[in-house]
Amino acid sequence: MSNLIASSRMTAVVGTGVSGLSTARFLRDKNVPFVLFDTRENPPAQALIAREFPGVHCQFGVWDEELLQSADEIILSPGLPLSMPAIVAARESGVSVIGDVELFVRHAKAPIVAITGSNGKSTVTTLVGEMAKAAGMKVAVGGNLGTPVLDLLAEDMQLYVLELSSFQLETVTKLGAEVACILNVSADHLDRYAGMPAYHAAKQRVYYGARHVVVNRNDPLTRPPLADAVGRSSFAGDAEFKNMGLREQAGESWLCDGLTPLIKASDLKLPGRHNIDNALAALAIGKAAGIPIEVMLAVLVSFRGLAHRCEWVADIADVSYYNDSKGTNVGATLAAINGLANTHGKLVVILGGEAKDQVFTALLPALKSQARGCVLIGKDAELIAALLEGEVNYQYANSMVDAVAKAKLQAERGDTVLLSPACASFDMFDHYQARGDAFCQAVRGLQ
Ligand code: UMA
Ligand code: ADP
Repeated sequence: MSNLIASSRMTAVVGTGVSGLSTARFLRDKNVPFVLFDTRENPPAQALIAREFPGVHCQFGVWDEELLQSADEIILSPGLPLSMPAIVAARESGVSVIGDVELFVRHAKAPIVAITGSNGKSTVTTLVGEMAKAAGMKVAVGGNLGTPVLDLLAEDMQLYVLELSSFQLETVTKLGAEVACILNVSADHLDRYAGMPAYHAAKQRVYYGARHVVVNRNDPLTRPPLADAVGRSSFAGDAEFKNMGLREQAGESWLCDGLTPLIKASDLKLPGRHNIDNALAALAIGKAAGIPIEVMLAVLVSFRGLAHRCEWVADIADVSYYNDSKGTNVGATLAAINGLANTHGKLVVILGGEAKDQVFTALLPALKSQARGCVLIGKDAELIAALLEGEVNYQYANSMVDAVAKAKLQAERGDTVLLSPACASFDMFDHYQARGDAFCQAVRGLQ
């Protein structure tokens, strides 16, 4: 039996990525003894851990499961599923397994705005955070967006705005958000979930204990299975008499709060129809969080969107280049194609990467009507080629430079080259940002 089991109680921090290290720092500062676990023999942060946590016991590679089961509690990183046999065994032996978000909730004193969904989370979370800041609130913004939640904790904080992934929500039981929203649900991460019901169930956990929920009227999967005692409002790109929506008035589309026009869609700097939905969602969430409408509108007219999300890169020889590297699933890429299609000529779309067990069929009608051609990259390029065969022109490319060069040759004057891969990037790049940066660099190389 391990000495640690005999000598003291401890918390097990499982995973040593951004969330695991943030949890370790939090526990260290609270003088809670902990052990670090990682499935990898040499996790990327190994050297940093040796420097920052000297003397902390680490289990990298093969784990002593008896030690894991002796923990008071396990804090599991979002990149690791609850279905891992060692975690299942620990839970069966009575150990509580939570994530950093649940730990955060125990210590956060300010209200939480929690935002999830398959697509648009980062954009809407950032917008709501900017709106709260403009309203003079002391607000912390993070979660799946990048900054781990425990790093946001501060005594004088007035509001937390969190982007939460399905992975993070799996280990949440008592979120108790002031305002919680599922923006939309479409297929993603099916390499981790048994199917859509399991993925949907993880997303629904964002509503646990919420005081107000915001739903997407056009997406039934965003509705909570809750009693009506909870406040509820909605958004969608259609007209509705008392919620955020879109109305035609004198030939212009207006974002409206019920019957009240707020701002013309053409005044938004964000490109694409999907971003009108995101703006309406941010307005509905912000209103429920008590942010004044005029403050939110001032933010909306200046917000240009985040990098790697339908981001304009350059116009070269009358062809526009857009980086949508964050388009990592079919739903996102569909939104990008439809969003950019109406304002420009034909599209040349760069697609492919790691498919995450997705089915690409839903892309075909949009590609057939909007795309001049496609360039396919990455590990699962052939899955997309099988879909396009005989329907849409395509070429394979073996690097991003090659992909951009081929897209340039396919494009005609007035066209748009769009990188929106509908896949994860990990087969060729460290992350979606690196893929987007490689695209931008290759495009600049054309100049
Ligand atoms: N890993 C192992 N063994 C381990 C621990 C991790 O192989 O023992 C692997 C995981 O399988 C994964 C990678 O390491 O491939 C990172 O996993 P992690 O749980 O350590 O992740 P963190 O570095 O803590 O980052 C996480 C989120 N990542 C994931 O959920 C995979 C980050 O979201 C988030 O910004 C960060 O916490 C702070 O909250 C990234 C992400 O890709 C952007 N999220 C997915 C998405 O948006 O689709 C859900
Ligand atoms: P997330 O954080 O959920 O990945 P982002 O705001 O980072 O969402 O946007 C990622 C991509 O998803 C964008 O680049 C775009 O292709 C697509 N997208 C953004 N908003 C929406 C939406 N409301 N509906 C469908 N797709 C969207």
